[in-house]
Amino acid sequence: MKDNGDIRTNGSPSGILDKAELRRQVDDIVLATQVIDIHTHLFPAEFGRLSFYGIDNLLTYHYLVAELFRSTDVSPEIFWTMRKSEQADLVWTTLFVESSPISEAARGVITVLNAFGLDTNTTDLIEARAFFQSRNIDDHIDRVLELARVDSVVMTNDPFDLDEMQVWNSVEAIDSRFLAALRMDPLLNHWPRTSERLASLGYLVDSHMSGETVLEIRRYLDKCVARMRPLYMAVSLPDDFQYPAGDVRNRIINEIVLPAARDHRLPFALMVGVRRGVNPALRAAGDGVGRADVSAVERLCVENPDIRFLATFLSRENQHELCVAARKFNNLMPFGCWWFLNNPSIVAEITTERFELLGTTFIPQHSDARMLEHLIYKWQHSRHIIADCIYSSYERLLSVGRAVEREEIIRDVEKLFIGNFSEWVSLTPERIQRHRDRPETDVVQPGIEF
Ligand code: FIX
Ligand code: ZN
Repeated sequence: MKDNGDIRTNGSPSGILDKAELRRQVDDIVLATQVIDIHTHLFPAEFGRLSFYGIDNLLTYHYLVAELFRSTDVSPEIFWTMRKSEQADLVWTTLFVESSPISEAARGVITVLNAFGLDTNTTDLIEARAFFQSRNIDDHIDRVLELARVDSVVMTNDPFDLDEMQVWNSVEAIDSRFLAALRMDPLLNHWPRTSERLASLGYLVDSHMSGETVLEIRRYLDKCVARMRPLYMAVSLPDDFQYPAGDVRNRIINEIVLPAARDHRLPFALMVGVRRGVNPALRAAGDGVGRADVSAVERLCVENPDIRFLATFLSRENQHELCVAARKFNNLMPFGCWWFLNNPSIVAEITTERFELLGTTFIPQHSDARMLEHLIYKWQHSRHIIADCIYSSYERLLSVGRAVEREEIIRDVEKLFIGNFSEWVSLTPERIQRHRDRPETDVVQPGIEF
């Protein structure tokens, strides 16, 4: 008879792991497994000035800018007149020299400096600036992805941003590790402004959605899909988002976005709960959070069983409801610990709850990286917490009589880091393999004029 008190089975022919060995294996596997980062704001080198990296960009990240104004007498109005390097110096002095950088965003900069062997106790940025300026962008991207063990990243591609579209229209090929996602915010959240932009491109649209407007928007989106080959469409939504509702956003969702999702077999990612411009003086740092209504997403799922939804909610209070909704709808995939949730204590709480309610059928994290080197700290920090959570799940399983083997851990972690997402967006093993083999670039379909 098996003695349930004796779990030290290490070395047994069955390959079952004891607790210490289990911990070691989980850490090894979670830290080593490559990940697809399903939501970032990164661009490859081909996108030139849309691609951000280096110490001045890292220090002027809007997470740190928000923290700066809690500790400085410099007003936002003055701050925005300063050069980026001056802003970065102010952030460094205020948050890293005159204070201990213990917030998650500040610790992240330390993790990045440390990864490159740079002095983390310095009082100035001379060494760090010289280091990042000396980097060749292509080598730097390679090194960052390697350090972060990121296989590929999904960008946030705004088809209504004329600067970005100019790049799409002019490049012949882009780095194949950068995958596209079609961002719908301008269409769904700022239609009057966006209608003017589309009209300026020659599309027969008007802000009242009359006449040919629906068909013309769709015609534009179809061209963007052909050109960018996105893996999914996405939108960020306010805390008061409702579905169904009688507003223009609902109309565009029903008449344009969902049919496009259906026809192109593209999942629709919903990022719900942001309150934009709570403090407008802080610009990108001035957005806030509000508790949203998860039942709006449930209704989208129930009415569109043939469409796959990805969902992340910004409010901590919505996380339990999202898990319960995902248990009801197998066309709903929870993902990531978004923005204000991306802190160790909350990531641990959310990830634990997801394991308990959903097993391994979710996507635990995305980085939301805006600067290339964010990948290093965001993934390093997240991996440690995910390892803790998955180890605790296996340990609890062990305590009731089911031991896990190394192969199972590898299978589970690969699902969480690559498999669940690639299956959701129909990213075939061949296409993933192509990314791994790293041909220099992915050819963009030519000949499509916007
Ligand atoms: O809407 C989004 O994709 C958000 O992630 C960003 O807009 C936000 O500013 C951010 O960087 C959060 O991490
Ligand atoms: Zn984002």
